[in-house]
Amino acid sequence: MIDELRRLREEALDAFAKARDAGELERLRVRYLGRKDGLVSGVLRRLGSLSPQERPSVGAAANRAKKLLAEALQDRLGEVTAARPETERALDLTLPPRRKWRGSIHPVSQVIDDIWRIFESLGFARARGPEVDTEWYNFVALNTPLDHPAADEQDTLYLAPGLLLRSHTSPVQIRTMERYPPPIRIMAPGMVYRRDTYDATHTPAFAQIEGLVVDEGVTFVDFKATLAEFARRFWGPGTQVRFRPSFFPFTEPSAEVDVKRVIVREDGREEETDWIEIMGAGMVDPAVLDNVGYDSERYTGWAFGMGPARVAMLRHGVRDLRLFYENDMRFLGQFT
Ligand code: 2NL
Repeated sequence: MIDELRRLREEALDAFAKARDAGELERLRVRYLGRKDGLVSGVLRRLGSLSPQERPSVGAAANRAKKLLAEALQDRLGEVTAARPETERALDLTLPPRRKWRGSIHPVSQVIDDIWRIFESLGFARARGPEVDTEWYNFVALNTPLDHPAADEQDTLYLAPGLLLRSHTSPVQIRTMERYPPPIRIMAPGMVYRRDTYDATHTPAFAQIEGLVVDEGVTFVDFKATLAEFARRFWGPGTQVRFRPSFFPFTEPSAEVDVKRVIVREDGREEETDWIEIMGAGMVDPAVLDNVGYDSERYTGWAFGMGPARVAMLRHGVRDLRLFYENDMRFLGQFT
């Protein structure tokens, strides 16, 4: 067996010297030094057939051969790697550099910013409030009884009895009116939560932006004119605006607002879109004003709520709302 080991050692060293690349050396490593079927391991495995006197010296010789071959292999690997032509090395200095990673504003935040800037120029202030709120602020103060379908556990995410994740940004408006006397002109953007199935048009967490005006002498004309002005500044001067009767517990009368936009096609021709619903709105129900301690005989107001992700879908022709909320940089990186 000592002779066999000597032969294996010479044969392996010869093969290492002839190997020309890392792949060949790896195959040789498996052949001679492999744990399972390697030839040196094979010798070690047959130690049992030797007499107890022979065993230690042969075992030691086998381990010496193993160590020597491993070192020789490593040395040769260094040689073949260094000998490779420049372009084949692991470090390729001819590659172009990686492009610098640049962050950008999320497309939904871009819409919120654009909406905000228009209302800011009309004299609105920005308001915020907690995302965890009570049934009072989310429903009751907004003239929505707790047996109303919207307050159902099916639709609202409750954290504890009476405590929930806000299902709209309206509680921010209630809290602001409680703290400040009229006149009020505020925008409340933020995340809201509903127990919705996750699909192309629903996500359980989504952004909403709401506006509220309360003052003496505010009429339906202010309501319609301001929202029409907003729509024309946002989508362009040719935009038509339509108010359809609707219902919300916190406004009376209520409306859904649609826009018909003019789009300029690539060949320069102008084309009208279909009517698209962009927000819900209405005159603030006097009961809501009473609930925050405002004199509803003296003050009137109007309010609206819209979903900026829906607006971002229209703006960019995105068909699936979920794309905005999955943080895939291949998607989000396109909105710089
Ligand atoms: C929608 C509808 C709306 C409001 C939100 C509001 C707030 C107060 C009083 C009265 Cl404090 N109204 N907000 C009014 C009408 C509609 O949102 O479809 N949002 C996406």
